[in-house]
Amino acid sequence: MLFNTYEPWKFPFSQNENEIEEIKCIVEKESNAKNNIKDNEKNIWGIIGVGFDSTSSFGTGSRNGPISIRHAGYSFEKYNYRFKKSLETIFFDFGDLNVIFGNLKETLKNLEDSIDELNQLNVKPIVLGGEHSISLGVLNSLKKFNPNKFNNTSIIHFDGHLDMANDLQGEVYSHGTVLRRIHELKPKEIIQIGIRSSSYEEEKYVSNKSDIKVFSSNELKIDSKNSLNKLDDLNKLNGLNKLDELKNILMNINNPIYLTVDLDAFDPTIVEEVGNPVPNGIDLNVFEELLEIISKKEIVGFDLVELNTKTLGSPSAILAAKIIYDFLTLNE
Ligand SMILES: [Mn+2]
Repeated sequence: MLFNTYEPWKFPFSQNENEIEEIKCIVEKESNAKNNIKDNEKNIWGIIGVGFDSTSSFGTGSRNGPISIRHAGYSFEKYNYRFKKSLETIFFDFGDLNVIFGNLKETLKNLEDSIDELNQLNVKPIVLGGEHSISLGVLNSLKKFNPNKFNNTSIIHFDGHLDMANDLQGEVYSHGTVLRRIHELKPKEIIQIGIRSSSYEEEKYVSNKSDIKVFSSNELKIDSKNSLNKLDDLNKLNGLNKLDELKNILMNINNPIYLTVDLDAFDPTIVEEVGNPVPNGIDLNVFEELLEIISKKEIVGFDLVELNTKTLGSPSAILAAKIIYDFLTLNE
């Protein structure tokens, strides 16, 4: 693998990388004992940091994301009080990718090669950004590894922005175009959650696509049911309110899921340190409820991007680490 760190800081509770063969044997034995029922197969996760931020157009600095997330992870205990579950998931932290600053194409190539290696090991990727453009490297690899499975995969995308521009200042590979490039890879569908910013062209692009669903952040306020009675009554007339509609959609997914979380989906009062903050984002309680639903599904990969901090232990870094920790707790 193309890593540039000899002894990187590891995410807390991660297994020793040298144990990977040993652990694979144990997992294999376990699944054989269950008569090879694929559904019962244990997940093995592999964390890779990708500290790349060269296409960032507003706030640069997400290159510090991986180390900040790992450091912040040490503030948690093994028992996850929120989900009433101990972190027993098998996962490794492989350190940081060798990124080429200023060259997204080469960086994506390196990332794709490394995810290829994880695929061979039957290890599922958790990628710590870095800017959002890096998701494409992961998905390129997943598509190459199993095209049919990829075409049957739902992309669940948390973000303040659609990221569906064809190009940003003429550049087609960028943090602002990444979901457009992913859509061109033809996954089963893309569900965009927390959206509140886009160009007119992007909005037009997604509006007539049957394989793209968009849930804006203001449609998903958890308190709207209680406080806005009139609006709620209106929603009831039209069927479910939007949050319930989204939960229903997620609960009924029976195909694989790839999860990509841009931290600017959250309100800036919760996560201030992102590359492109936008007011009026989603609430953490909404996210946790949705994550709990998603985590019961077959997840083929996960990336968390756009943490832009220079301060170890900042509130934004703690929240980013908490999402990785919650994801791992829930995804045994
Ligand atoms: Mn984004």
